[in-house]
Amino acid sequence: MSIRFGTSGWRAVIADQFTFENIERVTEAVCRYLTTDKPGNEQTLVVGHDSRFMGERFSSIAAELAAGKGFRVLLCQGPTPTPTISHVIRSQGASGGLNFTASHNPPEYQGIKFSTADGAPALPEITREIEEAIVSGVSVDKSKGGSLEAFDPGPAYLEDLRSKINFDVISKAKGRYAYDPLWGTGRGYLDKILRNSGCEVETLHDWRDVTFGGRSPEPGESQLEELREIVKTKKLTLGISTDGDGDRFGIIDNDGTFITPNQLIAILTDYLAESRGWTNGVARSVATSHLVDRVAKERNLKLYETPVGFKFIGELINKDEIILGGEESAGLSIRGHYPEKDGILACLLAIETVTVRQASLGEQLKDLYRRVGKLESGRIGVKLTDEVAATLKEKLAEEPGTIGQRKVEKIDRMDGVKFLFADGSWMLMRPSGTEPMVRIYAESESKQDMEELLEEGRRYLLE
Ligand code: G16
Repeated sequence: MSIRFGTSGWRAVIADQFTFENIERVTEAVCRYLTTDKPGNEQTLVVGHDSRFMGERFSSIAAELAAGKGFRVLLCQGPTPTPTISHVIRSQGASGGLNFTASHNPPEYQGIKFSTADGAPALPEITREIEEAIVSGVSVDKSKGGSLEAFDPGPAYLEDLRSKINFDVISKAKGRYAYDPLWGTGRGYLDKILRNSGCEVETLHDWRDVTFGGRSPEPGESQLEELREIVKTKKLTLGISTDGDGDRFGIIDNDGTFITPNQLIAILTDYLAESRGWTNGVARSVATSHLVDRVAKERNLKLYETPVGFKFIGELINKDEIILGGEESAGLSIRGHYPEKDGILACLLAIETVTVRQASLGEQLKDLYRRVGKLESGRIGVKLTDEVAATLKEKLAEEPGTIGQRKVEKIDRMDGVKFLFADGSWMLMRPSGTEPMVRIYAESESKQDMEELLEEGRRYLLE
C-alpha cells in the first residue's frame, strides 16, 4: 500500500490506512530523511497532535521511536495548533516537526504533517524523498543519546503573537467577541490571548469531541450557523473561528454576515499596506480571488501566484518577498511570521483591522469595492468517483476554445487547469490533494455569472 503526502501531509482513514504500523513506517522514513547527512543525536524533533481520536497515543508512538534513534524529541503537551508547532520548531532550533493532524478533514481521518526546520510545510521534493524512504523500508539504526521531553508550546507562541498584533488598541477597545474553535486545537489559545488582553470572549464547542459534532472541523459558512446567531443576538463586535488544527480561520461580521476568506485576504492586504507601511509583494494561490490583484495594483505591491498549498507561499514568506500570503481555503500568514498558515493570527488581524479602522469588515469591504470593483467567487466539489477519475486526466489536458458560450482567452496549468476569459472571469478545476474530490472554482463580477461558471465546470467534468 502506498503512503502519499498530498497538499499538506499524509491523510488517511483511521484503522484503514492510518494504523500503528503505518505511523511507524512514516516516522522511520522521516528519521531516515533527517539523518541522511546528520546523526539523530545532534537534532531536535518536535512532535505534536491535534484534538482528533487517539492523537496523544499516535504522537507518543512517533516520539518514542524517534527518541530511540537518538533524536532529542520535544513532545507537545495537549492538542497543539499547527502554527504553534511551527513556532516551537523555529524557536527550539529543531530540524523539523511531526504533527498528527488531518486538519479540516472529516472525523474518521487522521494524518501527519511534516514541517522542516524553518517551520514550513515540507516541499514536494522533500515529501517525495520521504515517500521513497517509506517504500524502501530501510530503518535507521538505533542510537544512544536520544531523549523525550514533555514540552508546553503555548506560552512562548502566544507571547510571539503579542509582538505581531496591535494589542494596545485591541485592549483599549474592549471588544466583545464569540469564538468557535470547532472542538479543535485553537481552544485555550485564541480565547486565552484575547481574555488576557481584557476582551470579552464567549466560546462555544470548546471541549474535546473527536467526532467534531459529526462534521468536518472546517470553519466554512455552513459550519458557523451557531456562531452567527450568537454574534447577531448579542450584538458582538465579531465572531471568530479556527479549524481542527488552528491553521484556518472563519469570520462572522457584526451583522452576522460570513466574510469569505477571499474577502478577508483582500481586506488584510489593504490594511497591512496601510497600517504597517509595508511595500513589497503579496501572494495568493491560483484558486484565490483576483480581488487581491486589484488591491495589489492599487497599493503598488508585486503580485505572486502559486499552486495550491501553503508550502509555496511559505517560501515567499521565508524570502521576505511578501507582506501577506493567502489562500481561499482560509489560510494566511504575514511578513515576519512563520511560513505556515495561522488561523489564530488571522482572527487577531481581523479584530485589529476592525478596531483600528473603527469600521466593520462589511464597511471595509464596501470601501474596497468602491475603490477597486467587486468580484464574486465560489467553489464546488465533485466527488472523485471511479468514473470521474477515469477521464479526469484527459479532461484536464483538453484545450477547449470555449466553455459554454465563453471564449477561452488563456489556459493556465500551474495547478489543474484554469480557464481565463476576456472579461476577467475565470474557472479552475483541480483534484484536491487532501480529500477524494475535484474542486471547481470560479470568479466573475456578477454572482449569477460566477454560479453559471461553476455549473459549466461541473458539466465539463461530468459529460
Ligand atoms: C491544506 C493545505 C492548504 C490547501 C488546502 C486545500 O489545508 O495546507 O494549503 O489550500 O489543504 O487543499 P486541497 O484543495 O488540495 O484539498 P489544511 O488546512 O487541510 O492543512
